[in-house]
Amino acid sequence: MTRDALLTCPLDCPDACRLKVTFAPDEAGRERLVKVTGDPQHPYTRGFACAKTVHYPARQNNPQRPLTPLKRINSKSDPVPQWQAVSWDEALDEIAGRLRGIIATRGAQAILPYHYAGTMGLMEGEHVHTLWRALGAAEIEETICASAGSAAWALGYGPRMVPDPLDIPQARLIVLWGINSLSTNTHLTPQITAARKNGARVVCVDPYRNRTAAFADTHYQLKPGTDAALALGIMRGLFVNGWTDDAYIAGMTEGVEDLRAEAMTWTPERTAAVTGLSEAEVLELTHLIGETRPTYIRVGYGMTRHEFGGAGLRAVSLLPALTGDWRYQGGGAALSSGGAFGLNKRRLGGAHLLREGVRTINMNCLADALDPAGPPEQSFAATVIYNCNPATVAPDSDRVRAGLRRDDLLVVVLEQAMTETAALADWVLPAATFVEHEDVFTSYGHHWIGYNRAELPPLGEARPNTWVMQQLGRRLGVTAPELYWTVDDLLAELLDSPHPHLAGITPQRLKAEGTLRLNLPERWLPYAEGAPTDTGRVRFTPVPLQQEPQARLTPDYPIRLLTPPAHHFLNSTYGLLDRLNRAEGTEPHVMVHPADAAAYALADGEYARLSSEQGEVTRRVRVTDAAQPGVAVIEGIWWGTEAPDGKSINTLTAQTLTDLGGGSTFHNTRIRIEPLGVASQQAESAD
Ligand SMILES: Nc1nc2c(c(=O)[nH]1)N[C@H]1C(S)=C(S)[C@@H](COP(=O)(O)OP(=O)(O)OC[C@H]3O[C@@H](n4cnc5c(=O)[nH]c(N)nc54)[C@H](O)[C@@H]3O)O[C@H]1N2
Ligand SMILES: Nc1nc2c(c(=O)[nH]1)N[C@H]1C(S)=C(S)[C@@H](COP(=O)(O)OP(=O)(O)OC[C@H]3O[C@@H](n4cnc5c(=O)[nH]c(N)nc54)[C@H](O)[C@@H]3O)O[C@H]1N2
Ligand SMILES: [Mo]
Repeated sequence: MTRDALLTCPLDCPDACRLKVTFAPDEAGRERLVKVTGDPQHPYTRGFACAKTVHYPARQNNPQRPLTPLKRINSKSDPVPQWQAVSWDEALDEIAGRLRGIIATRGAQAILPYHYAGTMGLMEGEHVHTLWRALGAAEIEETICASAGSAAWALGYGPRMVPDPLDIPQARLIVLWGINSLSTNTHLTPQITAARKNGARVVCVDPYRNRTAAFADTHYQLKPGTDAALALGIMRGLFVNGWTDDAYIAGMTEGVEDLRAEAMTWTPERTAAVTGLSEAEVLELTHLIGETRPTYIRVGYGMTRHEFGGAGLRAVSLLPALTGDWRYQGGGAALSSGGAFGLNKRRLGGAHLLREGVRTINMNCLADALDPAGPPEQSFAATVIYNCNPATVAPDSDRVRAGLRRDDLLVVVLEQAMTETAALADWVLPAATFVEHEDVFTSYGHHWIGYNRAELPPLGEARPNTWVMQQLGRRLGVTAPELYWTVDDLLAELLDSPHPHLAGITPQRLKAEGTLRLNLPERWLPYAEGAPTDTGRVRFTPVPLQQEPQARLTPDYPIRLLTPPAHHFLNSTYGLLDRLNRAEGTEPHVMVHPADAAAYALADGEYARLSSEQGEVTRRVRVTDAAQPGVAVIEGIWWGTEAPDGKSINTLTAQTLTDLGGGSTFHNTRIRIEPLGVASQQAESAD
């Protein structure tokens, strides 16, 4: 007998799908997760799950999944970890004892919690931080993904909101700018396709021909990091041709004169020279945006992952404030819908317990924070890592790994999989998955709140993150009541908000119905009447500028490397599944343009050495005109274990931060590529 249930997908993706999950008993009669598809009734999920999450059962039931607390019994410098399975009491007593000792001798700020969005659950992904705030531990700034974009958006518009995604079919021009949406926001595709059926044109602005560019009617293949130039060049055309909505500008914005002065310097000649597009392409895109209402611009975080990525995103996102697209259903720009939910987050994650002046680490700078050669008085004595896989995903990952290997650093990792981070832990604590714990979800791509029941008891000894934190908190004498909240307590607090979008949304209703749409007005036009900034207007100042990165290309490092997401992965979450690795080509490939292949003597299918100032990796070359000259691309954060040299691609990336929001700069990397010759043959025969 099988059983179906509806649950919200917990993964870090704008779609936050409502999934239909199926359970069936195994030989022992124990229910297992056997199938994942989409909820056919959900207006945005529309009955399908993505190419990766349909394989979640293989992850859930994986034979390598850690199912008991594991204590490391050999040194972390030994490449092959040896584990001893222990009871929860033994693990928790010992870890709590170590933390207590650290707090007594060095203070709680010598403990570094490290986390990101392995689960988007408000309980297991956010409220879980309460323990650390109650203890006064160091604080991690969650900057690895969205902080440059949110800071850039906030300058112009305040909180991030999006047009109703169900209005997109009304758009007549869709611009997919710095986002590979066919892979990374797949539930947008039915909306785009519907718009296309209604006559919309679809264009893509991206440095390489990804799936989305291939799907689009036109691909504008600009040089990386030149989005501000392109947007300013378009703005000039809007001003010159009278394609601006002057009533909107006068009533709802401020600073247009400063913006116009800068934009006027971006002639088509200058814009083309900087972006690498032809003048004809610049004029064509300007004309399209200038004369098509409504225009919907889906901006992605891709363009923010550069030194001046904040300015780039800001420039692009301000276009609809010149064209007045915010006044049309289906028009405007979309980065994140997160600002529309209006939940009461005052005590979420113990935010109210956060102490002023507490030591704060930008998560992109973990390599420095754990540096074995750093000053001893500043060194961390313990790190507790959950919902994140920094040995693979964080910049300068060889140095991150060296830091985690330090014998004087207690490393505790809560995980569902034996990741490369878990393999460097002193303790691995088995974590429950989304089918095994209760939680609440919002979304950054749509307007539904989701509630998940715990549908299965956790496999083995796995436990939700919050259970572990509560157990440690009890042992450490933490009395803050919020640490011990249940999901019911949290839900009551979150929904205790006067925000009109939450009117009628009660815990009882959410639990009964599972997914509820925010109570948005009939016509949802988030910035039609201005914006929730201090002045209530959309702000064009400070004017976004095009700037040259510090990491300029040089003869030593003549190639820019982009490392965007892969279609079949979700960051590193599915990296343990052979079937998904095979779907992505079995091992990571570096895409290089034929002109670069000729210039650097690289042959298709052979191995090459990629070097940056941070380190070196070996990757197999794919020669393709999907790349552009001078720009190489490696899709996907593969586990190093799948690469010929065992290294993460983040061996090459730097801790450099963005102009706004302290964000990551994964697409800013500059490298050189050299053929490996004999080494490549050795690697081939080892296959
Ligand atoms: N299949 C899949 N889906 C995912 C993920 C995944 O790993 N796999 N990850 C999830 C997460 S956490 C996130 S944050 C999102 C990210 O999803 P996206 O926003 O789609 O990914 P980005 O890395 O931001 O890169 C998007 C595009 O930006 C381009 N790009 C790089 N530099 C520039 C530039 O200077 N200008 C412009 N215009 N484009 C540039 C890249 O070539 C890439 O095609 O996807 C989520 N969804
Ligand atoms: N080179 C390069 N690097 C990148 C990027 C890039 O484009 N290029 N993208 C960056 C981006 S956008 C992001 S968002 C980050 C993502 O980096 P991470 O947030 O580390 O995301 P994942 O790699 O998916 O790893 C999440 C981990 O959390 C675990 N997990 C999931 N649910 C739970 C749970 O309930 N409890 C516990 N304890 N663990 C859980 C999963 O098993 C998984 O190992 O990577 C960044 N790194
Ligand atoms: Mo992300």
